[in-house]
Amino acid sequence: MKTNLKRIKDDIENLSKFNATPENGLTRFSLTEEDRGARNYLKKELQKLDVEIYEDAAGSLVARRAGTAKDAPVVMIGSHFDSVKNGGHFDGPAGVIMALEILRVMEENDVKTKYPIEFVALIEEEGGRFGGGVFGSRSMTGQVDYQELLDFKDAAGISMAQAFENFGFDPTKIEEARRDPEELKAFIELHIEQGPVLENEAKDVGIVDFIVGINQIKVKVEGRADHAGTTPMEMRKDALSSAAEVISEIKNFALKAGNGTVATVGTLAVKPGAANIVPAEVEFSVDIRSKKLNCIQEVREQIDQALAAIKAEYSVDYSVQNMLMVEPVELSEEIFNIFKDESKKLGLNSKQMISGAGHDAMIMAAITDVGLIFVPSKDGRSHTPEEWTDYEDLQKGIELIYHTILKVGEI
Ligand code: HGY
Ligand code: MN
Ligand code: MN
Ligand code: MN
Repeated sequence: MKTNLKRIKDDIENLSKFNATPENGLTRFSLTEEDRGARNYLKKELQKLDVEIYEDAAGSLVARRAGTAKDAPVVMIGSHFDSVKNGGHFDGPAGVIMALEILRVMEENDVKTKYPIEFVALIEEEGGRFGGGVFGSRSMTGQVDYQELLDFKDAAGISMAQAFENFGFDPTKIEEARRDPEELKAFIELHIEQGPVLENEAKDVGIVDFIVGINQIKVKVEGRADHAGTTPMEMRKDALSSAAEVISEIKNFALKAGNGTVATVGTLAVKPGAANIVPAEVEFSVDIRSKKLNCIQEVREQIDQALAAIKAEYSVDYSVQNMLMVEPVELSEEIFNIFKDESKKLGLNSKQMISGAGHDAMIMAAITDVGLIFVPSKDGRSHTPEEWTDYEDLQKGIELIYHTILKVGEI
């Protein structure tokens, strides 16, 4: 069974055409014209195959290839097709085109599987437009309700519910995206590593056994706008200088928690945002990750204490909005072992890995057995225009998934 390297390359390059920032990496936010272009490309490719195509109530694209066993649970394969801002061409699409190429090869070789195979291109995994993220998979696991679509807004203040309507989806039906765990046999994802390990150790694939927990929050600090020239320092309620005291401490909270805990302040917005006005309001994100849930909780507690301290010291106010909370998760040992055996048979050298990046796989693990493999990232770079994976390396990962799902279909 041979996948087609040219098709793999063409798929990545064709998907990359649907990009809001061609001059600076790839930006494809959910429910935008770039999303529509990518979605339509995938539909066009899927329509060449004997599959049932539909979009679920969350807007993820699904294509189902019938199995021989009636009413058997599906083996779901895929990843997400949205991107971060000015990101790369492989983060997400590598796993989506894996699923597309496997469906093509199954059809070309008239492969019969007992279990139906489902291709999924999941929506809004990055949260690049609305925050939070892993939205398509959280909808499948019943973790999203209509209220979230009303609450989560993009930079222009458009709610997800409004964006759904503008795009042609009905936000009130979101809970219909929920999948019955009984109808799922496994969820198997291919993703780029987004780190340097596989390349440094000259390994073909990473087989993931564990994904870190993630807590993402949005913090708002509210002070008071004042004249920058006439307001004495001790009279100020400066939202930015007080928030900065918390932000500068966050790296130490992560270091103190240990166990590889990381914390990142990735966004910072200042209002009204003028050089001669004391900042009235600041909003910043904090992304906390650790393989130990208690370490995440420890960092959160320290952040809450630091916020209470600036409130007492500077009479500013603050609020914290929880955007995402996912606990650390072990992936299926059974699928892990099949990956290991199949990679040996294919002559691939593999490495057992923990994932510091979040993936839809960590969400789907709540309702089904999950497998996740990585393919090498050049120089370990990702979430940047320099993100790159050799097509030959991607092809090796796709072949491993193909042989693995045939085996998963036998258990
Ligand atoms: O944030 C992550 O780890 C993933 O890229 N969404
Ligand atoms: Mn990503
Ligand atoms: Mn990703
Ligand atoms: Mn290589």
